[in-house]
Amino acid sequence: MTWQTSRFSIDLSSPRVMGIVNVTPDSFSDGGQHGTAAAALRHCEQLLEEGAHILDIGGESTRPGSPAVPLDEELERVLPVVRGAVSLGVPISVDTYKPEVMRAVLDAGADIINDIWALRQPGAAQAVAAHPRCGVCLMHMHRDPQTMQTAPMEGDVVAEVLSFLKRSAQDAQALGISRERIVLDPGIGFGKTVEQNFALLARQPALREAGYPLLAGWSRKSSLGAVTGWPVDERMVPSVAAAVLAAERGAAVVRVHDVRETVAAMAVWNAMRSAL
Ligand code: YH5
Repeated sequence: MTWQTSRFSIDLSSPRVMGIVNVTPDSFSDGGQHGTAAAALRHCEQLLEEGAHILDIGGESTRPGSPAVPLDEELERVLPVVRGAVSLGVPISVDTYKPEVMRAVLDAGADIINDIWALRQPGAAQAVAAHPRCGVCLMHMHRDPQTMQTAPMEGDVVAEVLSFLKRSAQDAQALGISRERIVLDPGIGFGKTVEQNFALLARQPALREAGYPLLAGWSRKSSLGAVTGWPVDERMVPSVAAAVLAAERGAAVVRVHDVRETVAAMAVWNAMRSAL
């Protein structure tokens, strides 16, 4: 199993670790656009030293209730970092739902578009389809970032997420995005209750039935806070535990903040699997 992206065909025969690079002034508080980009690039290099297989660069904090970032500001944040990161030798993913950002980063050489809106924003699907082979991650989100926690999902969450993801992949393919370019993501935390998030983990094998590789993003999320009682800056061990469980239940890619520890955990998982 592989993931076709702009420059790389990513081997998914064992779980890949995608390192999160947030390019927001608050995450690199030394001030100024220049300082922010340089600090983000240093973070990219550090995550590579720690063993990241993919870097995911994002300019908008998509925590529940965070304000949307204007297009020009997102471009100013993300584009310099992408331009620097594309020479680091690993696939570069960009966490964005804006078609203008997608086009700009693809022109700059980005390999993957990671879209929490699953290409549902006007023009986004066309922006990805216009590229001959970039990868795309299509994520399920209930409602939108401002309102997703106000009215959680009802009914069979796994069935609903599965049917949404299948339809998203079909829609993408209808526009010319071939299936080997597509990875699907249940969207942990995006408009789901704690129980629903864990149902998506427990029944993750049902999501694989769609026939696409899965990406799982549990790192530091509030469901891990809910079951441990631990604050966000202390959730490394719970996050690694969730990443291992996601890998064991078939996730091909795990999106994480704590790369070094997750890579070590995946080495243990790999050793077990090799002994089967
Ligand atoms: C994801 O799951 N998530 S941004 C709240 C947190 C910690 C982390 C309360 N982009 C995903 O990481 N892209 C984000 O603490 C994503 N899958 C994909 N594909 C939210 C996030 C976070 C939110």
